[in-house]
Amino acid sequence: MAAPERIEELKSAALAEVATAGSTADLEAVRVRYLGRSAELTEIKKSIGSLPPEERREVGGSANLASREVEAALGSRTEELAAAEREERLRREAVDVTLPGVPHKRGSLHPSQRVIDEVVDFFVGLGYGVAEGPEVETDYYNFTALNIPPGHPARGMQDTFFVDEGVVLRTHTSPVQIRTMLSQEPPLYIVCPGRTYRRDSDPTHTPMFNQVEGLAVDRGITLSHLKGTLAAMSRHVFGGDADIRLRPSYFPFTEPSVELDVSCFVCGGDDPNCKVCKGAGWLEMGGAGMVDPAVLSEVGYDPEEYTGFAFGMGPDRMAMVKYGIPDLRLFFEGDLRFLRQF
Ligand code: FA5
Repeated sequence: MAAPERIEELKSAALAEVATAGSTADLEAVRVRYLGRSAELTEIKKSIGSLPPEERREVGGSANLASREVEAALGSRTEELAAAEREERLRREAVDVTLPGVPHKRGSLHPSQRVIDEVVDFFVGLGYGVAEGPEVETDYYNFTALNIPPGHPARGMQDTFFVDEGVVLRTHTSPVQIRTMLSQEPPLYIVCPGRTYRRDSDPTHTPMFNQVEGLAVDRGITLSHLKGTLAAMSRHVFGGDADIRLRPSYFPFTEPSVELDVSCFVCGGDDPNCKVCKGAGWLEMGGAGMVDPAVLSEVGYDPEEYTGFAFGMGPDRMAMVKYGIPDLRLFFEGDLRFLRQF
């Protein structure tokens, strides 16, 4: 077949395919088939140089014209199809913003953490700083510096987990007192929340529990400052009616030492069968006292110039009391049915 007719035929076939292409991808295939590097029309153009001179003009002219027509048809059809495809995509991806969302379950703070936050917030409000220390502690900070030298019978008061020779899981937060006093000069007002460990397990004792230590060292600090501070803290945590009582006690690092009791928030002492206080009217919250002069000397503070009070409370016990939870072990089992109630 003579080249001009063949060119005409190819053009018609290409234009027909452009007209029926259903997508931009189809159009691209048409472009490659009719205008691509190895397309027949391209081959014809390449061979023009070898044609007799009188044919070159005609074949060249009609081949170029055919290419331009097919390109123009491809261009306008591509625009049409791209617009339709864009419309279709927008319709498919449309989001109905009026549909109800998927509700996210909100977590809640652990009851112990709530009490810790309340206690810490109270003391921060009074101008206390917050100090922390390591949970794996040396014998020196946990015992010796607190006036409990090796062989002292008070070491037996707390069932200790030993990690290594001279290294323990801290049995209380009192070592943080020592660490802070060694690094800061008085006056000093701090609270120290943290996890503590003892070989204990029953409804009111767990092997891991929280304590919040408090320490105030300044000129002229007395036991009445301690009592007033603990009373205000108890009212902050347990409500305006809470009363406190200090009972004589013993800790090697305080002299005198006291035990802090809070009035039973359930019966106020009126119910001899009260499940929470068992009729006592009071609930034990922690230990406290005036910092022993031997401890002040140990950290290089002058006990003639400075006095201080310290306390160590059990926020898990406080949470048991506050939320009426009968068994402390429930706190640490991670049962969501229990935790969701708070
Ligand atoms: C002490 O740990 C002293 N360091 C407190 C202290 C600090 C006294 C500063 C004086 C000056 P005690 O062993 O009593 O004291 O513990 C304090 C509180 O921690 C207890 O009243 C109790 O609320 C809590 N506690 C103790 N052992 C456990 C346990 N196994 N589980 C849960 N809470 C506990």
